[in-house]
Amino acid sequence: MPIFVWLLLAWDAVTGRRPLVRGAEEQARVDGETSTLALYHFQACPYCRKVRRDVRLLGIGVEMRDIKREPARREELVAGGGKKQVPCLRIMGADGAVRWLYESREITRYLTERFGPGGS
Ligand SMILES: N[C@@H](CCC(=O)N[C@@H](CS)C(=O)NCC(=O)O)C(=O)O
Repeated sequence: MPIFVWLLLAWDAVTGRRPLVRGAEEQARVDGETSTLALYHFQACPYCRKVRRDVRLLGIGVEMRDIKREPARREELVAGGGKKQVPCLRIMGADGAVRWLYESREITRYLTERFGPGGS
């Protein structure tokens, strides 16, 4: 990974706002819900970086699937979502139906509406 990416990641870690904090019961409920999500990304992608930061600030655990480190993940993404663009959020509904959400803004909007302060 290029040095500037390391610097940007370190900058985020040092200057970032504090993640949302929940009570243990609420966090356990949220963790159960986020276990059905996976983010396809790669480290140096600036759009992915922003979504990863938002995930951290929302205090949620989302499985990270790096398409550069794991080529099988890239294949999954293309087969399921239809294109190899990242970031992409894989969302599995309660009925098992899978939705592939592209576009960093849409992903952040979705996660914030669901898990942000006052979210559903
Ligand atoms: N508008 C998109 C841009 C995402 C984007 O350009 N991602 C790049 C990596 S930084 C990518 O996946 N390019 C490969 C492709 O589009 O096939 C967003 O905000 O998510």
